[in-house]
Amino acid sequence: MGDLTGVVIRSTGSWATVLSSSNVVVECRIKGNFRIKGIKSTNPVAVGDKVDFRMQENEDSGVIHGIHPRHNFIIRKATRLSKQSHIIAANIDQAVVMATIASPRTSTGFIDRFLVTAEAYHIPVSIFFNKYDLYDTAQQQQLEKMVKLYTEVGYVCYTTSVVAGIGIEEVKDFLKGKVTLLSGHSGVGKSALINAVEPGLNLKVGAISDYHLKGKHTTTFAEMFALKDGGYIIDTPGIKEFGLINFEKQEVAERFPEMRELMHNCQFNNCTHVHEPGCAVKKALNQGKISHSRYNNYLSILNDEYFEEKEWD
Ligand SMILES: Nc1nc2c(ncn2[C@@H]2O[C@H](COP(=O)(O)OP(=O)(O)O)[C@@H](O)[C@H]2O)c(=O)[nH]1
Ligand SMILES: [Mg+2]
Ligand SMILES: [Zn+2]
Repeated sequence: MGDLTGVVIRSTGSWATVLSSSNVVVECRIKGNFRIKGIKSTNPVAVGDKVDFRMQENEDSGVIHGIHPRHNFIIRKATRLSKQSHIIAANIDQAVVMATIASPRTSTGFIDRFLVTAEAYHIPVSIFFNKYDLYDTAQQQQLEKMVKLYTEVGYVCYTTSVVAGIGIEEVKDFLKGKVTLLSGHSGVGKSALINAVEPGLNLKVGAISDYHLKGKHTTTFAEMFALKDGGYIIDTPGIKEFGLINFEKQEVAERFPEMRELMHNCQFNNCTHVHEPGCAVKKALNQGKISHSRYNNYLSILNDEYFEEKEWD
């Protein structure tokens, strides 16, 4: 039997689900050693990988024997203390952090961490504010503030309500023809939004199952769905953190576009923008040109424990 190609839509370790180029879903075993140089990963093949596979004789399953070069991939630590990493997804065109001012309220710390991660991987990233139907007047005002803040920094924001059908057409346009990674707290409405965009998928909606999984420390896996209008969306249930591996402290400010723009004006070229004299970033902060919430989240990322552990490999 000849060689086939396809894209991985689910991957659970030694098995992967592949959507073939002729649109057939095939469960495949992974054969061979597909290690990435310098990274110990728990999964050799990830969602979004383009792969070569063969059908097994007299079986309806296949064997993956080749992975096409990835144009990018996003990883995290397999577990908090582990030195192994887990590839969440590969070949991503754009990412979304889904937030809400309602429940479960999303902190700017969470949003900024995700933005920084996407910036580090050079993946364009946008923000969805969901559950608009639930916002009271104060929450609407808060939304306006957040949208203004993040738009000024350079991120496109969408306001959505799956329940009231707000913003769905805009989201469809945004997703068309692209591979999009959708992330956000459990219960924020990721599955509900995917269903609204692609009703045939019938994803399970309701945070209970996700919370359940969290409590049991079960690893959950990203899953990719093909969209009828072209493109794919990757749901990331239960994935709370997108770890930055091999990320240097000096890099953090570069991942804040508004700081990146100014830091060449700092007096010291190794300025960390914390306490150094002649710091252009702190000056802009004091002039109100950089937001306090963004700056505080910058400091909090700088203080992350993973900068203390140097021995990652
Ligand atoms: N009021 C309201 N509820 C929503 C909206 N979107 C999702 N939900 C509800 O939020 C809960 C969690 O949604 P789900 O899609 O499972 O979140 P996920 O964990 O991010 O996939 C469900 O009860 C949904 O019905 C929305 O726009 N407005
Ligand atoms: Mg979900
Ligand atoms: Zn500085």
